[in-house]
Amino acid sequence: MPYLQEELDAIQNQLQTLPWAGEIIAYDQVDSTNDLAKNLLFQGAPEGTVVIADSQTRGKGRLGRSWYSEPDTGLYFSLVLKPTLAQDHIPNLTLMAAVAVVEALNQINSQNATLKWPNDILLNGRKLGGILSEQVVDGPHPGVIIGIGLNVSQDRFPEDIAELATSLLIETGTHPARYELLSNIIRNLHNYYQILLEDNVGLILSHWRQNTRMLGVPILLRRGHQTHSGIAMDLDDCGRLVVHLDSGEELAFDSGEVTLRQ
Ligand code: BT5
Repeated sequence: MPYLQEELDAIQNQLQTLPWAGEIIAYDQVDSTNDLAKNLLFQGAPEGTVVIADSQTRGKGRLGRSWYSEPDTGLYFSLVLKPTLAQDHIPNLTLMAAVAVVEALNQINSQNATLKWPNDILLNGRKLGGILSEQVVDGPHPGVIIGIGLNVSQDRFPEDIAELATSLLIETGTHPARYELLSNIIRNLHNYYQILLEDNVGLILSHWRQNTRMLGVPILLRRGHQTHSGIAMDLDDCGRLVVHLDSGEELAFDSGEVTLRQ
């Protein structure tokens, strides 16, 4: 069932104390909530505006990939931010959002959701959600759109992602209401965003580290046509993944696809 305005109004009221509790704008179906949020930013929407949809026809992942967004079962929303951060700290927004989401999940369900750099939310090793941050530098209002997709009550997935995707329902046999998740995630996003703006990136990184299982383990990192093999050591202050390569060299990567070598 599409989102009910009265339920969203209730969340908005609960969040009224937040300095940026902007409007939550709900749709039944959109192309992509990120694209809609970008349009709203262009038109001058205030920081904290949230666009949510029951389903997306062209939900986006990174690098032109698509995000499967069937109705009624997943949480798909985007947040408009206008951060005053140095350019090299912008990637930390993705990490901050990942922490906000994983902690909201684990607060509600005491689940063992974990993070995989840079933008994956995993449950029992499968992909439960993802984050797509897009920076807008041209146009009248620069900003960053944080898009969040989370699988809540799907009982199956299309064949091409069936092996890698999962939902709260599949993993736990139950699921919280999407409204409850939304409310908790927005609250966390607000808290961690303030922390980031106060230049306390260390606190975000320490929460990120507490919620991952990929540090200290052997990984493969694919980037373009190259694959690097090594041990994932840590994140640096710019949100890059520091890898101790098998060659002995240590490199900090700002993007890539990681698989764990077990
Ligand atoms: C992501 O990309 O993980 C970012 C996903 C962000 C989606 C949200 S929904 C609200 C907002 N509006 C948008 O248009 N997007 C954002 P990436 O790391 O590139 O992962 C994409 C890959 O995950 C795909 O190529 C598939 O293999 C897989 N995938 C697609 N749909 C999935 C799903 N529902 N659950 C799990 N995996 C999925």
